Amino acid sequence: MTHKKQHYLLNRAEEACMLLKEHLDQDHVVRVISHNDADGISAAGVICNAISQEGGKFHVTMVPRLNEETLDRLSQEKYELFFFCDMGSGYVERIGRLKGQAIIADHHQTMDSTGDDEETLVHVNPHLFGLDGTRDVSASGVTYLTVKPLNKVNLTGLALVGAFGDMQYADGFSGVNQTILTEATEAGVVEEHEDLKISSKDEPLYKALAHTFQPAIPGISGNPEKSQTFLEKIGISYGIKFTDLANEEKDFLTEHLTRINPKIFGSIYSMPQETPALRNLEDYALILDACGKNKNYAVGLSICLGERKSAITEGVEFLSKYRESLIRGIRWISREGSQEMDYVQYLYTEDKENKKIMGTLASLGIELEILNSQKPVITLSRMHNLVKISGRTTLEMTQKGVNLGFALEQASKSFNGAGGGHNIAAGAVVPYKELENFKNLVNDIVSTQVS
Ligand SMILES: [Mn+2]
Repeated sequence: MTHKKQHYLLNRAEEACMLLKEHLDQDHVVRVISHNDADGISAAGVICNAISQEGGKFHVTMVPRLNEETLDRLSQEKYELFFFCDMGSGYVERIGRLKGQAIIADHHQTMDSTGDDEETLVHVNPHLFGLDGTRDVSASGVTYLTVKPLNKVNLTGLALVGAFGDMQYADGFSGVNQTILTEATEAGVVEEHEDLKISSKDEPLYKALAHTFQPAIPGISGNPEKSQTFLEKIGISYGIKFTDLANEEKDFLTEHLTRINPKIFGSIYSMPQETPALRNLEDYALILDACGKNKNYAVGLSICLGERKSAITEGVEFLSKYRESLIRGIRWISREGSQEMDYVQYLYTEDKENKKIMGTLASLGIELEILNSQKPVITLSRMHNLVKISGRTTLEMTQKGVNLGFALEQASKSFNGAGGGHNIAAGAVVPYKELENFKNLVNDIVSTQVS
């Protein structure tokens, strides 16, 4: 059944490819609009690489989200073909009224229409065919499918970078991602091998371990001092690089780390032809993510387009800056802890740097066992008269009934705010003056969810 569904998706993608080809044959500049996160940047990379390999031209804009204002601006533009990546499914009708034709390559579930009645666009989205767009394919994957008929197997690696960026990898890929991976490995574009998943193999070991957040190593990630102590305790010099360890030492270290978190040893996916900094697909995604978080989307896109000098250096720098801010944040939550209520716990900040990473800190706080995993973590970032909220919990808690999307939506609505999301991760905004009431209400709602 799933194969049949993938087949339908592929057919639709092929239709999009034919439309793209028609425009390229007429030398039309393709107007690309994509999302500014790692998946969106990879998706833009896939389509722009494909266009230039075909000898065509493009004009790209990366935006945080598609909204009426952006669409108003686009409706003034006189391009013959618009290509939307990682967005657009929620605005099919509006996109259908643009001056040119359009292709939408999205994987989000929110849709205003299937687009079947629109003459001027081709809508490619796994949800249209009963496939899962949350786990099974990202926008870079969907975008790849639309250029696949042009023999673009060279872009399969980038197609999977976006899947890593959207956290679709969990002990393996599934669905369309798996299909793309098989194609990539058969063509030799991507190689898979088992290895230790630490942040770097050519940095002093204590740093490489302290900078490893995916997977998180409790007691070590985000804590260079404890990382040193750990290495000293097992008798490995902390300043040495992983690559300089003797084989027995590598095995010994791996053994000790897997005792803390078995996920530290597992599959690594790499592009042997790529430059070292981008060879590992997960690292590539982290660099693009850091470019996005730094609001330097152009740097991320340049990397995808093959700029191999300053862009990579800048991207790597953004990533190390981001890791430093995580270390600072982890130090902060280790020191201050959270404010616990009966059913939830809060992290409150007014600090500019912490505000940017609160959602990640909430997840890391649980994974690193700094915070109580039995209570959802709700972060509160003060922005003038408003408070921005992120909530994170564990799969285990959702199985006990916790639904943060519902809790934050209900509670924020009660105080003239707005919010929502998934059961495991959600967000909201409320007026600052209602903060105490909001906190009590979320606690109450979660209490009814677990009882
Ligand atoms: Mn995406």
